[in-house]
Amino acid sequence: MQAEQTGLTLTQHIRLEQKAHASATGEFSGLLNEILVAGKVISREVNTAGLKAEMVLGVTDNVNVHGEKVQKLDEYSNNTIIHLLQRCGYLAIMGSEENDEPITIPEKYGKGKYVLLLDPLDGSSNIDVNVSIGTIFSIYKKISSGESGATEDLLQPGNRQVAAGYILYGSSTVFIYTAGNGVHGFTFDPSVGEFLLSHPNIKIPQKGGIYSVNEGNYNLWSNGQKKYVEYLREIDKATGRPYKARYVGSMVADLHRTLLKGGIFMYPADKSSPEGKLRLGYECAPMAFIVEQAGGKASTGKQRAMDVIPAKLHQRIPLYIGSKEDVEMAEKFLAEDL
Ligand code: AHM
Ligand code: MG
Repeated sequence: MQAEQTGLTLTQHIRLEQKAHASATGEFSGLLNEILVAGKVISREVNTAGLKAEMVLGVTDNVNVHGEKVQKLDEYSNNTIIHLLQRCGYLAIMGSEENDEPITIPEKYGKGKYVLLLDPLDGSSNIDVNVSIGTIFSIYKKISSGESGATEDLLQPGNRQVAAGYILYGSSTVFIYTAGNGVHGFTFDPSVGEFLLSHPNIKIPQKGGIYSVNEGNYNLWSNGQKKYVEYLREIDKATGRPYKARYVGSMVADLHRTLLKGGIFMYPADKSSPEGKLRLGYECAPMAFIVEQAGGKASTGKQRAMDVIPAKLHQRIPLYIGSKEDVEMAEKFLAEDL
């Protein structure tokens, strides 16, 4: 890190990035700052969850659009982020993993030109056991003609994203974002209440040595998928095999490791989930934007993940993401499907 970047706060970084754009009005910086505040609030709740277990741990009586039981902390994070961002004045419409329908902005708060998609708390199965979880966000510009935004605004392909990022609530809380000019990471310093630049201009290795997949699904996979994982487990010093296996089960945590160390994270289609598990709009597309901006690759196995045009808000896709060479090798095995 250059000396002048020491102690650079996320707010300052966003402002400096935007200063480079002659047309910037400050709205985009404002929006990112509101997300940052939501992240601080959720981070506090996650970090103290065990102390208020009755209130914030465990499941609610609700089931979400995906048929999953909603965790109390999921619900809390969703409400926090929605209420905060509805009031910010920069958004026309929002979409969340936890809401079946698009989320409108009440008239009294005023509307803006941006559109937000989010997964308020990803990695639900890890909430109660103190394992890393995260918030994922994706920002687009409104394309519909009305002031209030419409579903079409939430169904834009990932290649139209203006910004994307995630907040990882891990052994420390980190905020990673891209606004199309590289990927930058900040670590929360609780003693000053600020995110400070810790990972400037992140670059993912072109080839890694780690694979990340839920191997419990092995018998549900296609032949190509099975063969690819078997290939990664073979011993061949020259190509760095066998790869190490790492799977947290929280996409944000698995992706953060992949971004910093390289390798591949995958959630393939399988016999019980023919479209894959992960959702395009608020899980796959933002992660794809981040990884591509870091020099990596994100694919459905057949095409660039960011080029998929969503047909519905909660659409799922198979995902292969990480180091360029590793994702290309996965695509090769999937195409052959022998
Ligand atoms: P969630 O949004 O309900 O938390 O589900 C998404 C999570 C990802 O974080 C993770 O990569 C994946 O589901 C794990 O799924 P599985 O338990 O099937 O391996
Ligand atoms: Mg999720």
